[in-house]
Amino acid sequence: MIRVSEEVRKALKEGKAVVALESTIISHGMPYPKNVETALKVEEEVRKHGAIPATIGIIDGVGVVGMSNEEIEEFGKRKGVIKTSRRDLPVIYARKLWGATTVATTMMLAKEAGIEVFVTGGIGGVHRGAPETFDISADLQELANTDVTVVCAGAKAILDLKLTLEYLETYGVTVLGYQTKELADFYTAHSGLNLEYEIENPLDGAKIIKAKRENHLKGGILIANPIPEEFAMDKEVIDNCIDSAIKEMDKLGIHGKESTPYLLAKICELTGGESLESNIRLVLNNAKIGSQIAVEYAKLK
Ligand code: PSU
Ligand code: MN
Repeated sequence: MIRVSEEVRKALKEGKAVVALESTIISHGMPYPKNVETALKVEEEVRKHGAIPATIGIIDGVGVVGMSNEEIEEFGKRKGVIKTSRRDLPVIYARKLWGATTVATTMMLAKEAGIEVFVTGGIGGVHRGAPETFDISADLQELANTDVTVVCAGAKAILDLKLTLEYLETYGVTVLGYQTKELADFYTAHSGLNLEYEIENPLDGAKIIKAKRENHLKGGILIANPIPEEFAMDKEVIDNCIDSAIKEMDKLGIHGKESTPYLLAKICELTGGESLESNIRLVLNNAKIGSQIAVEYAKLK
């Protein structure tokens, strides 16, 4: 039921490094045309570091692993592409719709295609106020169950990061800080929360992935790679913007799957576009480190 591009299929067959990329960040995470520009730049960055990119999405009800540049462009422009998490999949498949894959569904399709490493911006997590609203991203359950390594800049700062870490611990998700023991919080490198493990370099990460797979320890690995200091936002500025954006969202009654896309757009507006620039930079940095990890893992296997 999935269509894997010729290039990705060949790379996987030859045991080369392949890096999965998601499409919700394109359709719901950034405005056009920056979304398409970024998606294509991220693919270039992956190639620059010796891996083959596989951007994943659902086109006319078919899961596509390794979208063409034209398909990426269409994902960025097209109206009505549906943000597709695990629960949405059967409907998108049956009705032959266009679906943008979240971290959760990108992991599912990457696993099906045989791709271990997946690069994104920031995962979904436990939302602030979740003890009341129950809003916990399906990304976390996917990390608990699906054998894919996700390289990100931590969880998005719009979340309750302390609860997100507790949830990941409960579900046995291995969390590794890339050259840091502090959890990155997307727009900055500093959440103030400690991680148990730090990896020093890509090989160090690849060895841990190998150990998890060889020992049949089901589930994902989360590698939190902080945004480089020069591209990070001022902590106080971004925290204030996030607080205002959440207040505005609550006032408008926005919730559920619209919550994250609304907040990212609102924060971009409140920061005069600065948060979008940071978001782009952190994804590119994740593409670099993620590709290096994928290359090391391909050598170990
Ligand atoms: N990273 C980004 N921008 C995004 C996302 C990640 O830099 O828009 C997306 C991912 O697809 C992730 C989703 O799965 O945000 C989380 O949505 P929710 O909180 O509704 O689960
Ligand atoms: Mn949610």
